[in-house]
Amino acid sequence: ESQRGTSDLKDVFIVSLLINTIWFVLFQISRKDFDGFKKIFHRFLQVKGPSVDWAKINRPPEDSIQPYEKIKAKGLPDNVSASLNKLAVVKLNGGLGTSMGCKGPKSLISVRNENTFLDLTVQQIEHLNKTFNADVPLVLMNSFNTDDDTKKILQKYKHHRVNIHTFNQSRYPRINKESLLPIAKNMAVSGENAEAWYPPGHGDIYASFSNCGLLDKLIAEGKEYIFVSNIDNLGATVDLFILHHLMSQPADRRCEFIMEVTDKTRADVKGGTLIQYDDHLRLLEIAQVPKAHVDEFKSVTKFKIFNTNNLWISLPAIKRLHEKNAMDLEIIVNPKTLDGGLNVIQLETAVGAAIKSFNNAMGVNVPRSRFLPVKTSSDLLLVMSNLYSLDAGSLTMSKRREFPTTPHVKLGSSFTKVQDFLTRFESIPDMLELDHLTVSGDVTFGKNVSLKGTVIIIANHGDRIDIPAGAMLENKIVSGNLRILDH
Ligand SMILES: *[C@@H]1O[C@H](CO)[C@@H](O)[C@H](O)[C@H]1NC(C)=O
Ligand SMILES: *[C@@H]1O[C@H](CO)[C@@H](O)[C@H](O)[C@H]1NC(C)=O
Ligand SMILES: *[C@@H]1O[C@H](CO)[C@@H](O)[C@H](O)[C@H]1NC(C)=O
Ligand SMILES: CC(=O)N[C@H]1CO[C@H](CO)[C@@H](O)[C@@H]1O
Repeated sequence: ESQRGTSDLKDVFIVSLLINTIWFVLFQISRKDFDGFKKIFHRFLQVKGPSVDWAKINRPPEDSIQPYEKIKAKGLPDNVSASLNKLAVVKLNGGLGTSMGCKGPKSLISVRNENTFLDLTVQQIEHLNKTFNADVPLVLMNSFNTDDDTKKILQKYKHHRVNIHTFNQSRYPRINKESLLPIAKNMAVSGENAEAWYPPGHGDIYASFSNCGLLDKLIAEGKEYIFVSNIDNLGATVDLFILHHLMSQPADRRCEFIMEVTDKTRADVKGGTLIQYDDHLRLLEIAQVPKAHVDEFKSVTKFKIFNTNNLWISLPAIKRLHEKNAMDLEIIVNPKTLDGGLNVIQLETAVGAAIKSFNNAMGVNVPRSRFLPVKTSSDLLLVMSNLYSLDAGSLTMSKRREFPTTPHVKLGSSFTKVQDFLTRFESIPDMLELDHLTVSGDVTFGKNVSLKGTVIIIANHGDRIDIPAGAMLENKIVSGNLRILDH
């Protein structure tokens, strides 16, 4: 599909670059964003065929992905505070809450007792600093979509004892799928241009972090590593064992990059995985897999682990690689159809794809509890429930649950938007003994409902089911019509 004629391609490149240049100069996009875009666009035009040769993929060598237990067995740092002082925590905060029906940054959605993702993150860092008398700063990578709203909310932390830095990731123009020309009419991000720009994926962190000066600043303050994760992953807390592992490596074998991976289940078959390729660990994303091998990629037996996007990365190494321009992250071509029906593409990269460029990179196979993303209202129901307890901004599985796994929850489309979801539950049901919940159609839950085993509730079109307050459903299928009316 990405195969194009070469001469054809050169023309397209020259013409579009020319137009781009005029256009960028006219609209004064930041020089650095323009350089970044030019680079990725040029590489995109050069791409011929898939970025991996399937036959060259190997299983990673035994010691390149270590079990967490082995890392844990090495113990904690002698001086936890000294180790923490070399760390900064970076949260990827470029995304909007659109898929959960919310306006504004995703990190501002309330997930637990009125606390947003952002609140929980700040509480975690404050707790860490207080407990160990350390100085771990929090860094937010915002996008032009999230920066203004995030900063407004950060006001409330002005007097807290936590040091928060923010920077913007780049802003690139979406391009027309046919002409490969930008669709923006000017620099505005609203009105007719509302859909003309995009943040180019989290792989952009390396360039934007360096360009904004924060990389140099943190290095000057004695920071050696960043712990990067998605802000919607509530399991991504600072792990002192992994930190110790990094700090205790001999200088000549410094591990510059750790990717936390975890065992794949049938629910995560699309997640990126680690492979051995050209003598390096490499992240393989589903978008890079040739069509003929997609089923193989998804199999749980051949590719057993997937990337949680919890990453530990050496700051001096980022500086070295960025200055040498030595990180060529595979381009993810993300096609979109805009509201007006126009087909565009946006060129993106993933932060984990850089693993191949770092020295002594490794994976650590962590417990599933370090991967607790909230992508849907079904995820939200789990983290709001009594399956978890909240302590200093961290969620841990309740000791009162007897099974180590979380229930499978599938809420129908009437629950997709967080606002709708909230009005459908008078209170969050007791789910300690739940294995599986499917809800579909117009369903509401009264106060103090308890759900156990497998529960399926289906209201067909035109029907409505109100689960009465105090109801206990254990291994039940509820269907038909069940109304509770005030009189
Ligand atoms: C631990 O490290 C901190 C911060 O670097 C330092 O102030 C403290 O003296 C160290 N404690 C010990 C016991 O070495
Ligand atoms: C980041 O993006 C926001 C929104 O576009 C903008 O208002 C702000 O000035 C940007 N910050 C920097 C440092 O460029
Ligand atoms: C909630 O329901 C349970 C039974 O499912 C009952 O034992 C309990 O007393 C109820 N609690 C409240 C506060 O209504
Ligand atoms: C960087 C940062 O936030 N440091 C704070 C961590 O917590 C300690 C103790 O509360 C403060 O003294 C630091 O300023």
